[in-house]
Amino acid sequence: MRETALPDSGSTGVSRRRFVVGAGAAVGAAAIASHVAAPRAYAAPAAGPIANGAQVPALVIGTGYGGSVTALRLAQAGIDVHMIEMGMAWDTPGSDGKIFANTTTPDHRSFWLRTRTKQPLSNFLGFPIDKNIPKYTGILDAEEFAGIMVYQGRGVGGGSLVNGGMAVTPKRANFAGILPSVNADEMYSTYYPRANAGLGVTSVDQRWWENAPCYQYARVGRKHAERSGFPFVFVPNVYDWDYMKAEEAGTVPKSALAGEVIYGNNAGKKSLQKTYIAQIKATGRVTITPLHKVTSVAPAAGGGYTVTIDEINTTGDTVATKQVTAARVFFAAGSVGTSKLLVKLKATGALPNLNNEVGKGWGDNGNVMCGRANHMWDATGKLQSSMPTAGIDNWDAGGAFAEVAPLPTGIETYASFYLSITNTPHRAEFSWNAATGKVDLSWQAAWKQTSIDMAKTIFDKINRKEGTIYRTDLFGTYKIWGDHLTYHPLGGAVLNKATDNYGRLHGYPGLYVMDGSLIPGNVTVNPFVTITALAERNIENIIANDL
Ligand code: FAE
Repeated sequence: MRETALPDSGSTGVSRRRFVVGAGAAVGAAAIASHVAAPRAYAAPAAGPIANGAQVPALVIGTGYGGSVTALRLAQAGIDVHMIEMGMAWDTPGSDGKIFANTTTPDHRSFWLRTRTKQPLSNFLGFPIDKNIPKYTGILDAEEFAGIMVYQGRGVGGGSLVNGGMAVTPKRANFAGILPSVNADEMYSTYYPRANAGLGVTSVDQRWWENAPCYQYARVGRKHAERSGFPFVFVPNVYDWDYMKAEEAGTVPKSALAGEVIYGNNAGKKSLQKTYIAQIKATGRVTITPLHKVTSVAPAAGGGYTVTIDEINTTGDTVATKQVTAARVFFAAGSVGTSKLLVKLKATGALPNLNNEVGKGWGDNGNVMCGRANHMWDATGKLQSSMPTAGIDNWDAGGAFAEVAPLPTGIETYASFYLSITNTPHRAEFSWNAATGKVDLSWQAAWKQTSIDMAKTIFDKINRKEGTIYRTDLFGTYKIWGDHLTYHPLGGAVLNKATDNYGRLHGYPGLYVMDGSLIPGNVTVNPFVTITALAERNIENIIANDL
């Protein structure tokens, strides 16, 4: 692969072309500054990547769900915002004319700084399917900790670039167990609806779904669930269903029906780029700087915080180090990114007054995967939409909610595939390892057995009823369970423990946590709607009281 031909949407790309500075920005800036930092004359930010030495009123680390909500609401309140993103802008097609690679043919764009793919399903028909690729700042990070591989999106849009779009609001009855200090009435009357509207969440047209060839796999999943007495529930998604129908009709380029998902969707999916970030751009008050990684935040001598940022190239090398001063810093680097930063900054003396809750309460949302081998008369279809539409709900009885997931291989596999979210009690802790200069995670691989046992309450029963068996060829040779990974990292800076009840970090006025690290390890369903709704709730309180 020729590196020179690759899209490099780095610091000279999107920001310079796309972002403008709104008039009157200094009003909001001055208002912020008077509370936290010594009053500064914030220069209106120039279009383009953040400059060394810049003084900014609000800096957001990360451009996923928490970061995008934060930046939009601050900008709408009249405040200039700088968003710093370690991944790429993902706005420029590669030599194949597409921005994102296909699920079945991963290339340099697919993985974050790896020389070999690390596909969640490592095998097919027993054969390993990983392959060598050029090292590149690709879209999916398979981040390895002892005992668990944590998959995360990298780029402007964070996890919204790579996820399955399943947009699930937890059952009201379960909410008190998820975030006990949060007023559930407010969440369900105000912030969940606001999040769902902002994300463009809609439900599939069930009449179309009943006959669509691309959802044959889901109909087989329903039949098997219901014959074993499990509720089969439709869940909303952020995919544009009219676009999917047009894909089926052959009138538009295929995306979900071409199996695109974990390495990005070239059309159809309403990632954050099409929702919150499009609104952010329309405010004219936000600068997004991709390929920049925050490495430190520490109190600045004159007030506010000094933020140290490495500018990287597309092979991950640091090409410049910048220091900027921000009156307020919003950590929205995702559960792992925010936790790693805070744990390091506390241990190394940059933010020593962070409390001892920092790094704690991390969980995997109980994720575990498996496949079932169906009979020949239960073909699941060689055309499978990459966007899941439904799940099997055995949460109350067995502690598992299983997403009926696609296996978009392009061939008939006679397999049903599932990602289960389980009610596991296990929580790990991040800690600073001075010897390696890295942050460790105390996750134990054996803990996944609890999740497997909960998932088996569904699939053992279905297998018995259908006379079928588990697939043993997807995660190795003769290995049933995908129990080495999570797609749903949560916790590490838990709300009302590491922070106050709205994400303000204890000990440091002007520092906030806004992402999935606020949620203690499990959200009973897929997480991004709750991350978005909680960020909406928290930023409203912060704008009203702190600014
Ligand atoms: P996130 O979206 O991860 O954003 C954090 C951002 O910060 C990223 O863009 C990072 O690159 C960036 N960053 C990190 N460290 C730094 C740093 N030091 N400096 C600058 N930038 C930094 O966080 N959830 C669902 O609800 N439904 C689904 O269907 C679903 N499917 C998924 C499928 C896959 C393959 C994966 C990986 C995840 C899936 N998820 C799904 C999970 C969901 O995407 C995830 O919970 C959210 O993206 C987390 O949102 P945050 O705002 O916490």
